[in-house]
Amino acid sequence: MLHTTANGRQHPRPSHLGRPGRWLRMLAAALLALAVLPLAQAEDGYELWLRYRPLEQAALERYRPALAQLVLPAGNETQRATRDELVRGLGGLLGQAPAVADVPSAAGAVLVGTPASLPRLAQLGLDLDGLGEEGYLIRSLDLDGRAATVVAANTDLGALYGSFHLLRLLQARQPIDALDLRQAPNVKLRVLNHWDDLNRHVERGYSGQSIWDWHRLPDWLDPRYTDYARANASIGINGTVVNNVNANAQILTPMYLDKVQALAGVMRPWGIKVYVSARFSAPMEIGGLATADPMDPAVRAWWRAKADEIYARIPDFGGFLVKANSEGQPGPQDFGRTHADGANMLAEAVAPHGGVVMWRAFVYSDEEPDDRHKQAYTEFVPHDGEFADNVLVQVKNGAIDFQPREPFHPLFGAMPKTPLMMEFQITKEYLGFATHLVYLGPMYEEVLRADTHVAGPGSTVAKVVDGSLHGHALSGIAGVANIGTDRNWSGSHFDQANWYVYGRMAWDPYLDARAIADEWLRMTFTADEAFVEPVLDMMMASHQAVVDYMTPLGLHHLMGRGHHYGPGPWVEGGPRADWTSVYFHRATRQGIGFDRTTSGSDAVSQYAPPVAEAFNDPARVPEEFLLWFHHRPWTSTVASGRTLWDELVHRYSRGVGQVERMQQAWAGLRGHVDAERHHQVERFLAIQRKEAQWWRDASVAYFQTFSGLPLPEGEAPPPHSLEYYKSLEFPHAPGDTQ
Ligand code: GCV
Repeated sequence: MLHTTANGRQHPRPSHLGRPGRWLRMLAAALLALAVLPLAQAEDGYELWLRYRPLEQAALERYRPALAQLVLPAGNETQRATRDELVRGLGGLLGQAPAVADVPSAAGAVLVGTPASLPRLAQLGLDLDGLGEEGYLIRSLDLDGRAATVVAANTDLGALYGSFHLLRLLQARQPIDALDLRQAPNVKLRVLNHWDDLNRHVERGYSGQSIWDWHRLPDWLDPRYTDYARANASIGINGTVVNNVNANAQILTPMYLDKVQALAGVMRPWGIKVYVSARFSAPMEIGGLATADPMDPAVRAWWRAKADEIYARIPDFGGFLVKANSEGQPGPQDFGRTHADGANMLAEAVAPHGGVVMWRAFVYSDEEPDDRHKQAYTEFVPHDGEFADNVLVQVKNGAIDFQPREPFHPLFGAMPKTPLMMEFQITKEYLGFATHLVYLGPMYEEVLRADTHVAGPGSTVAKVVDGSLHGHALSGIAGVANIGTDRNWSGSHFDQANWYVYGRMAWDPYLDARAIADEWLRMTFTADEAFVEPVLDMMMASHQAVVDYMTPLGLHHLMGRGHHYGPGPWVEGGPRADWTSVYFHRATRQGIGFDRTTSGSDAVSQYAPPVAEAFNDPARVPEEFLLWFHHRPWTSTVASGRTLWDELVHRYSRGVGQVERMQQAWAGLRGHVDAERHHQVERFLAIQRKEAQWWRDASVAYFQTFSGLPLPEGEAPPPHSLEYYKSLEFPHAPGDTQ
């Protein structure tokens, strides 16, 4: 009963539209759907996972009777956003828009709202306790003898989140006849960090320019802002920091606050609070003060007045994100003060308005000779307990800097009196930019599930982050956005999955990366099992692949200088040792790896004893972190029975081989997915294949100069000399700092 178009999508046959009444309903639905559909219709990725294309006939037959009528209020912006999304979503998926009514009057009614917004819901005696301000329940029930579905919450925002969940069930073809779901987020602040400059350059951005069109704001509100808010709300993201942590103080001037205010107005109906990155020296740069010392009364007064000014414009402003005394940014240490002094000054300014300060722990100093891995812990742990109640310390997932794979940051669990926010990078600065297909779900999962052991076994990073381990009501996760002006938002179709999985895991850090990829694929591409299964396997293997061809066995920070594009294991010299590769890999004629054991830099001792003992022991350290923690002889034996040198080469080649398998799998899926997206993914995989080979060859050529050992049998020698790889330059690689 379905026909398949040239591009592989399935549509109901026209014969299904036989009866005149049905025709009219279909027409009305189409018109309604058109009124709320985004402009894009081409399969260029603009619609993300909210494509809402018609389901196949079997699903239509199941769902249509159950979703015939929408009963929901439309008295405020969030309620209208909810209604429009359901009309758009159900209209698109079911090929007919449901009737919208004030009271349920037909079988298949869907009641959406709160007891306050929808009186009929109040009569049902639903148990909404424990759902908080953002949770919801979805339940199938009998209403006056007719089957109905309720999406109920304590707030309009909860009802909006529940509506997106209902749509997701349909997109994933889940049964909806006996629903009994309750959901509330585990983490309070689920935030995107945009490293977007005011000139629209995006630091470490690989998907075009900043979506914030600062010059035309506040008068021109690009419709993209609304679609951005919709997409974020659909996965539970409830905050956005609009400017780079390497902040420009101008964002705090009235001219820019007008623009931020306009953005906040677009985000508000979708439950998204706006935050800004604050430059610590702003009182001097735009306030005319002689100092930014956090203990100076005039400085404190300046920040209080600035906060009052912001909240007068944006009553639900989220607060400030701050990068201080890190990589040249100003901070309290410039005035002899501590991170806690600086954070608390800002916290005092926003506290009367309910705002928070997210203070980053990504700090390391070129005046400090100690292992960079140790510096954040060393600087922050002594201040545990000193931070104000509305301060969160934001910690990158690992101690170096978003490397392809890092052990969890030792700060997690080490500051029990302070809410610690997780900072993940969604943009792939060190993972092949936007052209490499790397699904980050397994990486996020690995970190969140890592056991810190700080309060006995089971003290996972997820429990630190959601506040449950140390009893914090305030909790948060930040993701450095991969969003830009590219039509597909993220620079590639598969990078959308990284935005998606970030949001889903921010809502619930205990979710499963594979299950999230599965739902994303069905929503974004197709529910065709012949497509979903192989692509799921590709996605799940992709993180290990990039680790293998870039930084196997715990190697890290080996990329090109500055732009971070491509291999640069030979990088040395320059302004600081810990911006070079040789600092991190420490290769010699005898061996390779950074000795962070108790007899080396002793970074291991920053972890709880059971973790420290395992990391300290070359026989017990997880092999993926072997060279992260140990300097090992080239000829030592690893678990596979190979020598370290042979294993290293094997892993480089294994990574390239995995990309080849991804190419083959994808080539076989032509026809299961639209030609437009298939083509781009295919071409990008070819780029990835080429660059994976480049990483492998350049790295092998370089490290062989230390090991002096022959390549294992069957391994092809690099086609170029080491000098060739070293000579490559990329002066215009995207995303570099400005
Ligand atoms: C925003 C890395 C990146 C920088 C980034 C920094 C940070 O060093 O290369 O571009 O600056 O991390 O997280 O602050």
